[in-house]
Amino acid sequence: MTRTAVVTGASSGIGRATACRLADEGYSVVAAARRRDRLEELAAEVPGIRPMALDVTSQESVDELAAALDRCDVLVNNAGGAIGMEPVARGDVADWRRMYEVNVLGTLRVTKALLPFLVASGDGVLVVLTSVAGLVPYEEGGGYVAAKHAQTSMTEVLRLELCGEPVRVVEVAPGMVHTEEFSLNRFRGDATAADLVYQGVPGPLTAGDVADAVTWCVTRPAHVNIDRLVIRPRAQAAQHKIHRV
Ligand code: 8X3
Repeated sequence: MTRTAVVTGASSGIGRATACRLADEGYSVVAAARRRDRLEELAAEVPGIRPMALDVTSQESVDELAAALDRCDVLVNNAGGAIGMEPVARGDVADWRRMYEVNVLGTLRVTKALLPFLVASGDGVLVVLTSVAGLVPYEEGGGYVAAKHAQTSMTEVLRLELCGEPVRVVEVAPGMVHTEEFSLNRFRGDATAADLVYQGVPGPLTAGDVADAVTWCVTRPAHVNIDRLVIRPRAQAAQHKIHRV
């Protein structure tokens, strides 16, 4: 029986790359995201990928995803992102709420909806794409750091609660990854500011690097749970320690 993987936020970046890698590994992949046109293109390019419109901030949309599935062996909760780089003192409540909605409550909604499939599979794998921002705070990252800490904590709690069930709970926490949209969204479309983040960094991670790590975690034997995989570029020894040339 072909195993099915659902990847959220699959229209670009890490989600898209992960959908492709899992399809390469022989999974039947449901690529879910808001931008269905992008998913249609992806599905036309890569055999084994099925597009599915999904807004993780909408319960109705998540319910539709669940209703369209007949099985799910792997769930990659990837949808997320950062908005803004203001200090906490100037934090925008709407931005913080949006980040909490997508990163935290989005993960909660999709996890709740698909968990019965993961249990029924007998070897379910739940992956949560967090961030090093969920482990180490940094200035001007307040809303994102807070949301990612919440997501990290909920992943740890879930692993405790599912102990004894046939479901692995895996957290993948990337550091600096240069994707087409993450930084651009964070800086509200300011491409110059977005690019400065990576300026002079020899080899930030690519979406493919992270997809590779996710795929490695997912394809370990059923008894092996990779609790947390932290992945950074060689040039980023810590959140504040980045080598630039
Ligand atoms: C993105 C990594 O360092 O910008 O999740 O928070 S960082």
